[in-house]
Amino acid sequence: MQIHTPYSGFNQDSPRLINEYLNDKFLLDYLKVYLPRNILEEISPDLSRFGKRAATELVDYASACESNPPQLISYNAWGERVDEIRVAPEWKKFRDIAAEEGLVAIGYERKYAEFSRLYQFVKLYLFTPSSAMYACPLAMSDGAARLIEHFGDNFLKANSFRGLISRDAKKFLTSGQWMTERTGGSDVSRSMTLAYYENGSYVLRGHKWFTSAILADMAFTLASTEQPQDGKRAPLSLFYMPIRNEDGSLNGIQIEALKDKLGTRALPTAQLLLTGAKARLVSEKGKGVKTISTLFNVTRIYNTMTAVSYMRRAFAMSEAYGNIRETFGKKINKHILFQKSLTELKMTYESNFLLGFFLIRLLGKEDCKKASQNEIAVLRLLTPVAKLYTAKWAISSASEYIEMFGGLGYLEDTNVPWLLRDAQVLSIWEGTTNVLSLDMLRAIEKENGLKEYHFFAENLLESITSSELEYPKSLLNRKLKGLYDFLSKISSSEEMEGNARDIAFYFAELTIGLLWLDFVQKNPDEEYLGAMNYWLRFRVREETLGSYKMITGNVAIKK
Ligand code: MFK
Repeated sequence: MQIHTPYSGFNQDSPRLINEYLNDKFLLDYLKVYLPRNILEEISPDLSRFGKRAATELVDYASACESNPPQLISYNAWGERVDEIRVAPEWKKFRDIAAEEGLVAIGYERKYAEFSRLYQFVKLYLFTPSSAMYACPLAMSDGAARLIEHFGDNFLKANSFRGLISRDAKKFLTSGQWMTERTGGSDVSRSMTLAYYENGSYVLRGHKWFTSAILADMAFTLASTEQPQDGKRAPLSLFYMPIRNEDGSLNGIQIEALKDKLGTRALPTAQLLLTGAKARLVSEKGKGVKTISTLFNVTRIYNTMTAVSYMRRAFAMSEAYGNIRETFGKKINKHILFQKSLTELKMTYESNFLLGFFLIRLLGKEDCKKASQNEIAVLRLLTPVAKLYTAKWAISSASEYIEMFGGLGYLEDTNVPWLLRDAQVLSIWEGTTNVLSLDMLRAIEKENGLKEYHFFAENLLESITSSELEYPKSLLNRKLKGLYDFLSKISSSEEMEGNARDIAFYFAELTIGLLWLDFVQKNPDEEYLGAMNYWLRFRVREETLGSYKMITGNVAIKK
């Protein structure tokens, strides 16, 4: 007898991406506005090819890495200590692909002068959400290359630098940035590692609590050259250290453990003991934190790019799903609330993109010594602001993305949950939201940030001459004034500190508003005008300023 099972005939198709360059209208339009046409024509074939690769082949590699996380083998069968980290073969493929695609190199070859960074970061942006966080070692390697360019001696320039920017997978080198110790992830000055000058060179002894990129070829790390006196630690210096000796053994490093993390599971994050690692002093003695900021200001921009790329992925996958999933008699993209959620994801990614890629354009100018003093100051101020702001939106977009997929989004083997787990780290590593808000204050105090930002904002507003944009322009003028009025009433450094986070968010929202104006003036598309108006109306809100008062008492409601 034949048994009829009435519900077994249906399987939901899975959504697929096709080409993350050609399908990203906003990205294409952005490049048309901000890249010279001849450059765009020259790089488009490479971006189209890579956009397809990122949507297909790389996603499969990322999936393989996620399901085969790194393992630490401390001892071999004979009891010998080996400290070996085994990773998925696809993780190694990412390294080769990164070299061959020039994901770091493009930024340093500077074939397209100040536009090289834009080209490089568009490739990184396509790569990152399909890379199982291989973007992390690349971020540190790029920051290391920049550090060497600025502070390296002839040895580092002739050796490590060339490897970091090589396109040859056999010569390509990567770097770690080891800053975190048990005493301080945020408060790095409490680091306890000591550098001993022995037989004409330094060796480091200490403990590093979180180190991404133990598989790298080198690391930049902090240590003090002086013993603590009366319980006080001496200021830190910056060191370069190779991770392995010429014979392949570890350079005075023991790998104690791999961290068991919420996300970034394919990325081996290790806890290390430095037992006498040979190192070279890179910074002036005691100027370690200042010097390594050249590196971490780059990794913070990578963090921003990563956050935006996740927002894009959340949108692109939700859109693809909306095209194939049916409920209540129609495709879900015909349901008005699905359309609204999708549009919000889209506007969120586009708006954050404007902020992130503005910084990337400034970085390109700074690299080529074409940035004005004002642009350098704005880049400094907005680097922590963009990092902290985009990270929060990446988390909420990744969460919304899971919801767009309903119950399937909650299943591990759909690969949807990665994005949320990985997004969560973006607001933590490279400085938490609060620590970066304080870094913004540092830029305000030390680099005249408020005056420089005001000059930038006024100039941008002055350049808006389109009559259609008269109202948004005047609205943003008022909101800019509102911020500066608010700032002028702050009377103590404690009050400034208490407001720092709100001010940082407001700076981000205001800047995105300004950047929308600039973009829409150059590309007056109805859709973008709508996105800009949405942003100005619902996101740039002065009433968010001043909430710090809640910790000192009641926050009055304004009439
Ligand atoms: C794919 C996405 C990207 C992936 C990359 C992920 C890699 C993950 C690996 C990591 O997470 S590595 C760990 C990252 N850790 C941090 O980012 C530390 C967060 N904490 C801070 O940023 C603290 O604010 C800081 C460590 C900087 C505090 O240190 P100090 O020594 O107490 O700060 P101080 O005394 O204010 O600054 C020392 C000097 O550095 C000053 O210069 P001067 O010596 O001239 O006075 C500061 O102005 C300068 N400085 C600090 N931050 C700066 C900076 N200069 C430029 N830019 C900055 N951001």
